[in-house]
Amino acid sequence: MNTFGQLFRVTTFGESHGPAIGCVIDGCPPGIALDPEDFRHDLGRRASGRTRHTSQRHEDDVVEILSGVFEGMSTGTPIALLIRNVDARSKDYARIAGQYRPGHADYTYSRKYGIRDPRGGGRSSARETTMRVAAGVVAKKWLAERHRIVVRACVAQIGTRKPAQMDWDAVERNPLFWPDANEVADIEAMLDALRKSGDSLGARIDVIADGVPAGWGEPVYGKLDAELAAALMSINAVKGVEIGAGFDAVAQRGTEHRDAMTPQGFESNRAGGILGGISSGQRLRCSVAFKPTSSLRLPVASVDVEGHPVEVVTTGRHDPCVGLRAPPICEAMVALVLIDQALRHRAQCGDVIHDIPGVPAGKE
Ligand code: EPS
Repeated sequence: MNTFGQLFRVTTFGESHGPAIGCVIDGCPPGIALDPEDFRHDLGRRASGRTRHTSQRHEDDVVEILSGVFEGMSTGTPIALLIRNVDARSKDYARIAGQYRPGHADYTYSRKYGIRDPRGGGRSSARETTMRVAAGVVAKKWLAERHRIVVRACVAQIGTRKPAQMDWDAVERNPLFWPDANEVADIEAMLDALRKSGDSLGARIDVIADGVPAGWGEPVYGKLDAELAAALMSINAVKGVEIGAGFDAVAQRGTEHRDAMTPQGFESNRAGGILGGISSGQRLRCSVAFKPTSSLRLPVASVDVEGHPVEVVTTGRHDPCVGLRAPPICEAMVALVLIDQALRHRAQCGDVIHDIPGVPAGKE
């Protein structure tokens, strides 16, 4: 399945070392101003090779808009976006083409399809996430223009290291999306040591959406939190998703977990902005666990495609902490869920009129 969403439907295609990657967005509302330049910022935030801490593959990530836009406006017809791959180095994969990298999708793709494109991980490469971010740009624009919704993400943990403070203003001022400006140099030193060691680390990404109105989400099987979890879990290397208090809820008492309500607003947000699968009007809060990347130059036992034991050593260009490039991808997936749920809400409940008073968002 390469298609995501019900009314705002995104289909991505392409492999890491194929001629191009792309997506088709079907069901996009008409009247959104769209220009290839709109994609540059978020694609640049996600791209590899922008710092020494990510893979040194340098892709331009220039978007061509092939359809669905006339005189700078979306027309409501399918929007096709294309990005050409310009810096693939397939020879890096010649030696491991017949081997399975432990922790990678090599083995399972082979078992499923009986054939696989080993160049750069083929379809299982992080390269695919480029088109999620491109589609997310369109979703973010509509959400901001129609509903003043802002989706943001940061790196909230690398390995065991957590920031001493959560300053959202600091996040976009450093290439590590780290929320404590005072610690960036320290984190960079940690990443330098990691890269030299040849090993990798996992990361936690926090994603928030502000301005989501109360009422979005389709119980029972289209719950907003269920769709967010599925969307975030579909990103390469993700091993866990939490909404609000997440797994901390296990150890909390009901008296502690519930978010008290007053006419002035909610007094806390352990629910993460979702009650009964429907947005409450509070800040939406998700947290995403990225595993440490598996393409390592440090040797590991594995088997080759004929079942013989081998020692795998992965050379070439790889991310020592793939989570470092994940904030824009997480933002995009949250934005894609939100626009789809917004359109579904409009379709079913667009003419519902009531005078039930809202509770202000209150504490985050
Ligand atoms: C990746 C390895 C590199 C990265 C790639 C993810 O690719 P290659 O081995 O082909 O040089 O550059 O990510 C991207 C190109 C991208 O745009 O995200 C890996 O090992 O995960």
